Formats: sequence, C-alpha cells, structure tokens
Amino acid sequence: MTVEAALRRKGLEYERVVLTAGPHVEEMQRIYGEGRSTVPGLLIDGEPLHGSRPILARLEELVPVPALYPEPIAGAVRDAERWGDMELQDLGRRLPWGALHFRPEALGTFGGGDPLDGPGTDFAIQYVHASWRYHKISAARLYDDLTGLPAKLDHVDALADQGIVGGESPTAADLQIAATLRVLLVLGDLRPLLEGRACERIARRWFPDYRGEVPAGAYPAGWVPVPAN
Ligand SMILES: N[C@@H](CCC(=O)N[C@@H](CS)C(=O)NCC(=O)O)C(=O)O
Repeated sequence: MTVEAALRRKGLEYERVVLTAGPHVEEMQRIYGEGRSTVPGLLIDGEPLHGSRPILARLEELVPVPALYPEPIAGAVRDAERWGDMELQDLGRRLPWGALHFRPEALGTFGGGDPLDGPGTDFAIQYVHASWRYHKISAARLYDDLTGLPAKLDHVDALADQGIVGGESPTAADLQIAATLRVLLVLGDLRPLLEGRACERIARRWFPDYRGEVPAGAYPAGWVPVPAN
C-alpha cells in the first residue's frame, strides 16, 4: 500500500505482480536475493529494490517532485518513516491476526466477502493459528501490543503537530504510517482510539479504501485501552 501510493504520487506507471503467500518466499528471493522474502519489492528496468523504505528513497531520486522527503524536514521525515516501519508496521499484522483469533469468521471480510460460514470458519481457525505462529503472536504479546498502542498513536499526533505528517502533500512518513493505521481502522475495538485524530485523518486520506471488518468486542474485555478524552 505504501509503495503503490508513492508510485501513484510520482505519476509512475507500474505492473503489479501479486504473489501467493507461501510460494512468495522462493519467488522473492529468486528476484531480490537471499533472505529477501518479504514484499514489497520493485524492479525498475530490472534494477531490484527491496523494502518499502529503500523503494521510496529510490522513487524520490527518480522523480524528485512532488517530494516525499521535502526540505527542510527531510531528516525528520526519514526518522518518522523509520519509526513507522520499525515500531508501528508489525502492529498492522499482529493486531488484526490477534483479533481474528477471537472472531475467525471475520476473515472473509478481508477478501471483500461476508463473514464466513461454518466450513469457512473451520479453515479460518487453522489459518489464523498458523499466522499467530508465523508472526510470533501470543495472548501475552497481544495484551502488551494493545497496552502500548495509545503511546504510538500519540506519537503520530505529535508528528502531525510538527508538520512531519498530515500536510496537504503526503510525505514518505505519511505513506508509511498511514498504511498501517488504515489496516487498524477495520478493527471495531480500535476505531475509538483513532477516530477524530490525525491518525484517522491521514489513514483515510491516503488510503480511502481497505477491505475488512472485525466487529468490536473481539479482544478480551478490558484489554483495549480506553480513549483518553
Ligand atoms: N518492513 C518491511 C517488510 C514488509 C513485510 O514484512 N511485508 C509482509 C507483508 S505486509 C510480508 O512480506 N510478509 C510475508 C513474509 O514475511 O514473508 C517493508 O516495509 O518493506
């Protein structure tokens, strides 16, 4: 999502290649090198770039305007982008898979469909368990992720107050951070924590459409911090 938004922002045409989860590991390493199994990767005239941040930095070199790292805040934007990748992005994986453990039928909505029926939910239960193992999710870690979320959202508000995100023109930090926040907005339990803040604004502005809905009440009672109003 971050890279596609940057390609669109730069006005660059591109071919989107969708890989199946699982076989993607071998295919990505074949193209991008040993150990580079995650997506996104980008080939620019055959030149391989791997990872959302190296890709955005290269796109900025290719098409400097509109800037994703505008001076005089370029350094602060890179720091915020790194924070988004290293400190926030994994919550965009662990929190949804965490919620789906308790509401596996909701997995169908991430594919644009309705909540799953009995047989579908049996499949989802297996799939979510595998995702917990893959992302090293546990109930204890999920509780800590939820407890630590308000401070991370406050950090995004502070970045908006400093003009690093939330401006008329998206920075690389906007695209990195907003993509993860947009994923969190499909979680009914978390929406009250993001609503009416810079977090929600940048997420819906740069990523208006994202499929999925896990109804509120998924996480165990008392685990979701109460919004500070
Ligand atoms: N943080 C890196 C890695 C991204 C990442 O982990 N991508 C996930 C999908 S959003 C992935 O490829 N998961 C499958 C895997 O871990 O092989 C980036 O921003 O490029």
